[in-house]
Formats: sequence, C-alpha cells, structure tokens
Amino acid sequence: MTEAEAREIFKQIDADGDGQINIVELANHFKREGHGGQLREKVKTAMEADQNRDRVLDFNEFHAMIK
Ligand SMILES: [Ca+2]
Ligand SMILES: [Ca+2]
Repeated sequence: MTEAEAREIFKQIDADGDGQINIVELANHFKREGHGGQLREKVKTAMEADQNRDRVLDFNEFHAMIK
C-alpha cells in the first residue's frame, strides 16, 4: 500500500478530521465495513498500534499498522 492510499483510508476513518483516529471513529469504521461482530476485539487489536499510548492513532501509527 502506498502512503497516498493509506492517507485516503485514514481520512475516511478520521470522521471529525482532527488528524487522529480515536476509539469511537475506529468502532464506527468497523461497523460501516460490516465487521460489527467481535467489535471490541478488532478495536483492541487496532489500538495496539498506538505506540505513544495516548489512546488515539495518528497517521504514523496508522501507517505502520497497515503497511
Ligand atoms: Ca478524529
Ligand atoms: Ca498514539
């Protein structure tokens, strides 16, 4: 995946456009994608990419997770 593609996905998930993906935005994204079952597990797994432990994913953390 290119960085441009990753930025497109990041923008879709970052619903309020503040440049960070929080847990609510992640959960809504998984629901939209039809992955509502095991939602807690998926959010928890995604949040393991939160390297600085501020409970949100910035683009660098997100990109490291999906590349
Ligand atoms: Ca956000
Ligand atoms: Ca973070």
